[in-house]
Amino acid sequence: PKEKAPFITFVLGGPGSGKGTQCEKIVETFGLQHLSAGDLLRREIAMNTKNGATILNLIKDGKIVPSEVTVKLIQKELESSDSSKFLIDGFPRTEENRVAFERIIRADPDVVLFFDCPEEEMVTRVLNRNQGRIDDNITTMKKRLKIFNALNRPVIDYYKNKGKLYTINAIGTVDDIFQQHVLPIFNSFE
Ligand code: UP5
Ligand code: MG
Repeated sequence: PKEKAPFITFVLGGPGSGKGTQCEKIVETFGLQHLSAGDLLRREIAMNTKNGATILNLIKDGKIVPSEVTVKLIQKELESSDSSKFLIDGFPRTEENRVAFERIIRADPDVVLFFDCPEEEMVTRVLNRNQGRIDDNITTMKKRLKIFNALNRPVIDYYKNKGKLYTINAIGTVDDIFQQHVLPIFNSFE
């Protein structure tokens, strides 16, 4: 067990809002460890683990993988890491995810970032990505947006009410968003 509670940032925002891109920039500047829940799930698919096929079918449909599965993957990363500061990207997606994390990890995020981006822009970005992601097509993207609005918005509201939410205008160039909005937030924690 770790001696001190880690500093945890949840990074939320719709599909294609720029979570992963901005996380990479935060890592470069501040050295936090980046854990993308989606990447951990895609790694399970790639490694053909026992949950791999189930995860693939859910992601293909934009649906949420059971909390147990995702939280265990995150837990393994947290416990095997030497870092004390984490960016958990794309999680929690639902209130149920949030409660499962609190129950299993016994931790709360210190900070929650929300990349606020118009839907048309998110659709354009995702359809232009071209990295072979099975969920980057218009049919799945529409489902991802629907699920984001129905299930992730309540999580965002929850952290807003707790005073932990930083809403970031996610329109503009990658560098401008980082310099103008993200950098000042992390500078204030240093
Ligand atoms: N891009 C980035 N910033 C830009 C900018 N400012 N201007 C112009 N272009 C910009 O960016 C998306 C694309 O836009 C990239 O090509 C980038 O270059 C460009 P990215 O940084 O990748 O955005 P991100 O918000 O990370 O988008 P992503 O598609 O990863 O978001 P999702 O939340 O949809 O994907 P995630 O991998 O988190 O989840 C995928 C699926 O896994 C979910 O739909 C769900 O089925 C499952 N899942 C769970 O079930 N549970 C979980 O806890 C997590 C995932
Ligand atoms: Mg991402």
